[in-house]
Amino acid sequence: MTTRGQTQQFDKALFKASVEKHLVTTYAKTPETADSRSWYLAVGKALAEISTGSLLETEKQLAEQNVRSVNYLSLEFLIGRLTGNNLISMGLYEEVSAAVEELGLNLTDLLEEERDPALGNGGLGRLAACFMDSLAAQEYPAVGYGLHYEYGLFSQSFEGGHQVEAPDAWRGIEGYPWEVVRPELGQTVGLFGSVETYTDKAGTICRRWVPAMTVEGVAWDLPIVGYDNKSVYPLRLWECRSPAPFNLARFNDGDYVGAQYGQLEAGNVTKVLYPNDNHDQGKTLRLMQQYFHCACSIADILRRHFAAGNKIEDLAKLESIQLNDTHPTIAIPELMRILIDEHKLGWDAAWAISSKVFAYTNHTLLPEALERWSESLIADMLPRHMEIIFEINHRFMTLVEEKWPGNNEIKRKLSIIEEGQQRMVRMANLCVVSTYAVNGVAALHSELVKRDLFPEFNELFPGRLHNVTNGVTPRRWLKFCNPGLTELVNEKIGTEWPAKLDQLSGLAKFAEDKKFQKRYLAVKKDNKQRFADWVQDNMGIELDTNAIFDVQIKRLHEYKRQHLNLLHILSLYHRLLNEPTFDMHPRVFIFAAKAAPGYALAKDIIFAINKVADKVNNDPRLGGKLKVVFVPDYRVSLAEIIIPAADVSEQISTAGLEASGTGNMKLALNGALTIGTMDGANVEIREEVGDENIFIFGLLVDEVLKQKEEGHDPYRYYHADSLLRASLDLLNTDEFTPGNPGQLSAIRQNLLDGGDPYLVLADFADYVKAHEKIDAEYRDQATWARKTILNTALVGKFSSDRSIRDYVNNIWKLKAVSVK
Ligand code: Z2T
Repeated sequence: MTTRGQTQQFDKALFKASVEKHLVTTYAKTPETADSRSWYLAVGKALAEISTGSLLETEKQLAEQNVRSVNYLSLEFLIGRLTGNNLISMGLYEEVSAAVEELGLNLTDLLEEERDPALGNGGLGRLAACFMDSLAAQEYPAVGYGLHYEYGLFSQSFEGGHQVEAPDAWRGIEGYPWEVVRPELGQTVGLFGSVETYTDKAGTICRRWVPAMTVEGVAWDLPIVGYDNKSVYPLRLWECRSPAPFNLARFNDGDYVGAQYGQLEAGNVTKVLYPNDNHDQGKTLRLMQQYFHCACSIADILRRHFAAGNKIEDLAKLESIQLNDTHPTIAIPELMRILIDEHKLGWDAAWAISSKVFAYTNHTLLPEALERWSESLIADMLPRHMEIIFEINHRFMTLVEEKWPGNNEIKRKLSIIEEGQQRMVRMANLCVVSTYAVNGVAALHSELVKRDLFPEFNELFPGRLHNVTNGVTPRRWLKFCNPGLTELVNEKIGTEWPAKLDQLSGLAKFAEDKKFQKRYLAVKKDNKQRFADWVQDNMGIELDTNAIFDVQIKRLHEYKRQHLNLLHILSLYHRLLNEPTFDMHPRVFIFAAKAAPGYALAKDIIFAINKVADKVNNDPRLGGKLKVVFVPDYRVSLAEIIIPAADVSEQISTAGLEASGTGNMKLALNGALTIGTMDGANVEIREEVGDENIFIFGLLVDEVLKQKEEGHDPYRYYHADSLLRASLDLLNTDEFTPGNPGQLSAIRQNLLDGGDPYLVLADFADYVKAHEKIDAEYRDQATWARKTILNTALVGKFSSDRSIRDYVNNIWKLKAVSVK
């Protein structure tokens, strides 16, 4: 255990006293009457007390040193439970475990009492959380800015196999022990109204926004504890409160948000997280959330800047603002508005600052996820911002005219304003024009951003487009979630790897070592047992840990192709029953996924998998060879149990559509072998682990594009491949829905008559072949052991520490500051 960081200051008796004090005074329980939950809350509060002190001290030292910092603006931070993770970062895990034992408690049980703060949808939100962890671990000054949703991502259950959504009150009745409210940091945010012209004292004609109403922003800080150091950075979440109710009938969309949570309370802008991943719903309340988030965050950044004694002219020297996708884009016209209307800078002076402050990360190429807001909506809610956007576009169009004189087609294509029935503002275009750096999230994705999404922008602004390959924090995704493997790794290569993940390569020399192989496989087996116990307790399904645990855990989306996985399962079912010579090693197919509440086909796929699971899990003809488990309510804390137990990692998106993926990295790190397409970061995982240690299949990006261009004909595959035909046709029977044929046929319909937009049928045969290879190689346990060890050993590149260093060196230009 580490002796640096905060460990040496730990006083066990004092800590126990603090826990008991909080139990009584904060949660009104005596040690005799307290249940496990109250004890967890008291322990959380006692720890938060320590980290809040460090947070203030970090804030103070950074302000005194007046150093450059990054502000990470994101509508989502999917942080997961904090207690266990912060204990590891503080270096207090063992100490606190011992302390609570003396109170008659078990730390592992206490940690299970914490609800996941689910303030994000999936990859994008989880990435923001890993990045905050890595910024703090490496002491690159940073503030995370997000929203304090009252309800996080809905919790999921199944009724008759169908997804049912329920609100996620993550703070419970008592509040979340790790958060601290900062009333002194409150902000007032304007909305609606009009713009007026006036003449100032110097005789200059000026424009200013006169909002029709205001709402209040309340700051809540969560501590991001630096691993093995004394830095604690704030994740600052804004809660919207309204001084008086106002009529929001005009904002009631009558959809999920309205239906689930009732009439949105007046002014309650931060009531609920929008549950879409990779899809833009274009709702008015969502734009209001985005502006509220940006207005509070920009005002807070400027407050810090001035409090440290700086001039507005030095903003770009001291602050960088990273936009996590286009969701916080409205921060750009907001800063311009403040610089021009409030600080009285001319356009050029304001632009010189603003365009050197903002940088933008693109997370997807999917057209349905690229945000566009109608001009009239923006003009109504934020009239001054709309003027500024028009001015940015006007000047940009002049630039385009200079570069491509008289070319109206290029102007139409690049314009921030899309012409049409109703004019729309293209937020990605606004970002590329107004930032000093744009990046994709994996090498392949960044190439496609350059080649397909923004080719002309790349010509106009050479050097602006970058790649920063995503990463994951090894603290949560190995050290915390996989203590068995951690111990084994510590024994072989020492204990520095959680901060220097490249050191894992030191394990490679043990890949052929029989003794090490045995121990590595034993750890995997233990982790499979831990998960199997969870499934037994929570779902009543018995799993055999000798089976291959084959895992697909991610949001439910057609482009991620859970239905390709399902078709493969159906093919195995068909062969087990119809091919007398067919044999397979026992397999458990594990799914976990939430579908956006309005995404009908995604919900159909969940239903189908659940129905197939019901049947195969109880069909004696299959001899226990095939099990399917759809684990409900996928969330960070569930990923922490599933990932260490995985043998196979399904990363099977249509090539070109998964920008990066990050689950792929977590699974490989924990020794799962990837079956995947040449998409996103899979390409780089293959580069690192070598072609022998990954199962690649399917069409390449350019083959996908070509096939789409030439017209993909799903029936050609259907007629040519009898196994595919048999598998698809099972969906038209009542095999899995006894007495109700047709209940699963929407999926088959979509693939055959819907044109198979994600080329599931085109990749099916190659996918089946790759799975046969997995089956054969798993049976040879020495081969498998070598490959799984090499996966852990060779994925050090995918630490989010490395991603953050890439941002720091190529985009943010920060210096680390060690807090004393
Ligand atoms: C999201 O999770 C991702 C992209 C989005 O584009 C939106 C959301 Cl909510 C607007 C994911 C990508 O799908 C995934 O490939 C990537 O690994 C992740 O962001 C983090 O970059």
